[in-house]
This record gives sequence, structure tokens and C-alpha cells, in this order.
Amino acid sequence: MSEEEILGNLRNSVLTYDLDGAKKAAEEAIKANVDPLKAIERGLAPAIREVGERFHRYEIFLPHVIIAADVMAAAMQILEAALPRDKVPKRKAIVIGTVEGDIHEIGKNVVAMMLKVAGFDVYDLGVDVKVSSFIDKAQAHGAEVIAMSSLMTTSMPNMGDLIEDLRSTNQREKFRVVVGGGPVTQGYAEKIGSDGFGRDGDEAVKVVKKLVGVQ
Ligand code: B12
Repeated sequence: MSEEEILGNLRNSVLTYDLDGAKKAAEEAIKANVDPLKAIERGLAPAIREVGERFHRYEIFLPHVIIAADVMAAAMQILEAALPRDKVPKRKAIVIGTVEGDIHEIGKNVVAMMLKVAGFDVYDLGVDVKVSSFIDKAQAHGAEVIAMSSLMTTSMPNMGDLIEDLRSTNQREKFRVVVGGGPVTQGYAEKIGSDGFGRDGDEAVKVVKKLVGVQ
């Protein structure tokens, strides 16, 4: 089976809510040596976005989106196990989470996974994470980077609040802050005083490496 066919199967499995099909396609991808990251970013991610657009056009209902997200997660789990791990000589810690008021986790999970693959110690705080919790956990794990994801315009302001909180408690210099997620832009990241922004998992890894001085 060609790479294009496998990517197509991954995509279709999400679009048709086919859990078994997704697992099978993920296993086929591994067998055929398709880059697992490509399988996620080029096969699964566009499909979940298409599901979102269908939902927006009232063609499907919310439960469909939830099931499609579960299908994507199952395929991601299989693909993740096949990812090679880079060796970073001195491991750097990162905390990552989705900000308070927001339960979207797929994009955050993709980014967390890619940072792990790049060799970082990633502490995933989950979703609906309070500003205070990001900061407490970053301190507890000795993290150099705080990475925040937001998928909603309503939850985005929490990112700026965290940076403000770091400033007002004289801790801004201790952490590098990176932001991303659907509605977040480079311009918004700059406006709130974030150190970095990434459009996808690849960019997330690049910007974090640059910020902590890892090749
Ligand atoms: C799947 C989905 C859901 C699922 C989430 C399942 C899950 N387990 O995560 C469910 C069904 C639960 C859900 C619920 C809701 N959703 Co919803 N959902 C989506 C949908 C369709 C796809 C999101 C997604 O997973 N994309 C795929 C991933 C791979 O992409 P990504 O998240 O953008 O992440 C990439 C980049 O952004 C970046 N990135 C992400 N995070 C970070 C972090 C850092 C540090 C960096 C550097 C980069 C980075 O890298 C990632 C990998 O490439 C979007 C529509 C869309 N087009 O985005 C709506 C959407 C986000 N949802 C929306 C809404 C409104 C809701 C609900 C309120 C219900 C509703 N009425 O639809 C609830 C929210 C409840 C809450 N409090 O959070 C709106 C938000 C609108 C807004 N205000 O901005 C959207 C945009 C749909 C829409 N057009 O209306 N949703």
C-alpha cells in the first residue's frame, strides 16, 4: 500500500468515525515505515479539522465531533509508540497544558508528543489548567519552558494573564513562555509578551529548541 493510500485511510477513518479502521491504518503506517509525525499532521489532523467544519455547517452534531476526536486519539496512541526518541544531552523540562476554561486537547497532545520525541522532559498538565497551576508545576519540575494551548477566543486571555502573573511576582526571567492553538497568532503572542509561538508541532519544537539553546 502506498504512503498516500495509508494517509487517505487515516483521514477517512476519522471522517467516518471508524475506530477499528483508524487503528488498522495506524498499524499499516508503521509497517510501511510512514513517518508517524507525517501520519498525524498530514493524515489525522486535517481530518479532525474537516470534522469541525462539517459541524460548523450543521452537517453533523457535537457527538460526532467527540467520537471523531476519540478515533484520532486511538490512532495517535499507536503511532506515538513508533516514534524514535532523539537524545538531548542535557534534558530540559517543559510543562504544557490547555488553559483554564478550555478542554481541547488534541493539538496540545500532538505538541507534547513532538516535544517528547525531540528529547525534552515533558510534563503534561492536561486541560483546563489554572495559571497558578502552570506556575506551581513549572517550579516543582524545574521547567525552563511553560507551553500553553488555547483553542478558543474566550480562553486565550489566560495566556496573557500567566505572563502578567510571572511579571508581578518577579519571576518573568525564570521561564520561557510559548503559546499556540487554533486562534492564536504570532501577533497575539507578541502582544501578550510571549517568548514564542508555533503554528504546529514542528514549529513548536523549533521555537522551544531555540529558546532553550538546544541544537
Ligand atoms: C475537536 C474539537 C472539539 C472536541 C475536543 C476533543 C478533545 N478531546 O480535544 C469537543 C467536541 C470536545 C469540543 C468541544 C467544544 N468546542 Co470544539 N472544536 C474542535 C475542533 C473541531 C478541532 C480542534 C482540533 O482538535 N484540531 C486539530 C489539532 C491537531 O489542531 P490544533 O488544536 O489547532 O493544534 C495544532 C496547532 O494549533 C498547534 N498548537 C496547539 N496547541 C499548541 C500549543 C503550543 C505551545 C504551540 C507552540 C502550538 C500549539 O499545534 C497543533 C498541532 O498541529 C475545532 C475546530 C477547528 N477547526 O479547530 C473546534 C472549536 C475549537 N471548538 C469550539 C467550541 C466553541 C467548542 C465548545 C464550546 C462546544 C461547541 N459549541 O462547539 C466546546 C468547548 C468546551 C470547552 N470549555 O473547552 C470553537 C471555538 C470558537 C472560539 N470561541 O474560538 C471551534 C473553533 C469550532 C468553531 N468553529 O466554532 N471541540
